[in-house]
Amino acid sequence: MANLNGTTSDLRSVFLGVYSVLKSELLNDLAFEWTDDSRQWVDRMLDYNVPGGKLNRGLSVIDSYKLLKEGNDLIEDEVFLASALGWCIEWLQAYFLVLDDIMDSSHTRRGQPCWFRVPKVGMIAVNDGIMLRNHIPRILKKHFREKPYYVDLLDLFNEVEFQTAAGQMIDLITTIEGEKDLSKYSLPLHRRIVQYKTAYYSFYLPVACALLMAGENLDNHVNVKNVLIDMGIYFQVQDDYLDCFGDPDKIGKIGTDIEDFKCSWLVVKALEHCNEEQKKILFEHYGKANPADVAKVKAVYNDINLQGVFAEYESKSYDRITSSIDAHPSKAVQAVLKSFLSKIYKRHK
Ligand code: DMA
Ligand code: MG
Ligand code: MG
Ligand code: MG
Repeated sequence: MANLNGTTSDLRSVFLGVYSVLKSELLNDLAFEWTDDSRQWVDRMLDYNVPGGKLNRGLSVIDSYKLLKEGNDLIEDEVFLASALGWCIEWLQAYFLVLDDIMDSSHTRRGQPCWFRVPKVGMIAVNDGIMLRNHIPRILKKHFREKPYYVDLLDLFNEVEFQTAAGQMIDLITTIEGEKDLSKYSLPLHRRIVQYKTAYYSFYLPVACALLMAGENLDNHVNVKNVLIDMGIYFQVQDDYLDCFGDPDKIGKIGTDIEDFKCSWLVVKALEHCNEEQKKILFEHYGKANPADVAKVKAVYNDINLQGVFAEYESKSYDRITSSIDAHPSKAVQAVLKSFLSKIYKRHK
């Protein structure tokens, strides 16, 4: 592995190299009596679901750790360990996404059919999700067991998984058939959902992993956590926006939020900005799978210029988050947070 501190594209290929190592360790895990069939299944399932995303969460563990080390070159072992933690987050994400796509009746993910839609997979995807989740403690045990921060790492992954699952729960129970009532949708409810389902695992977790590796106590970094949660909320508002207004070829998925009666930022804002007539249209057509109903909802979104409302939200969020970053005493931590923000600001995918 040459030049571990090189450019981003090098870093990505080093990171992908670590994926191959972790995968082959899991495929040769002595805790199971593998057969050719079972090994092939897991091999294909991992390749299909784990490495195909933007890898932002995973790569940012390495980035953040480097920034915390303030310019000191990392040794090969540190790059490997930071990458392994990055991959644990990508595994966690894959686990949540495989199950999320079933629950959201989605069609595509990362430019390919959702895993449960692949022929012969179907509901085996549920157990594959559980397998993905179970790989995480196995990776951690193999590579971090002797580290002084091992217990904290396990605890961190457990806490964040719980938060995410709780967020998914409230995302889902607001859409229960027979209880579809748009008047319960509000900004505070939306905020609660996205904080739990997205912000902790996508933003706090990568930095928390880097902090633990750097020997830090997470209790001393509550401010960092708050900024990251704020960024995570902004990120999920973008996700809600792209679900309707994004280009499926760029985001790699086809939106289903309107059909699914999701408490999306868009519908919350639409309810805020529409007149009585438009409100009636939303109440009648939101949450129905029929394309004609979806089109009626989108027409209201356009009539009230929701894209403009979003653009304003986006620049305000950027300014607010930038000033909380600037208020942080450590330049290294500021650099970590700014690098996150620059990766997501005005994203189209
Ligand atoms: C997803 O929210 C959250 C998790 C924890 C997977 P979502 O359903 O809006 O995500 P996506 O738009 O990617 O399906
Ligand atoms: Mg989804
Ligand atoms: Mg979902
Ligand atoms: Mg979404």
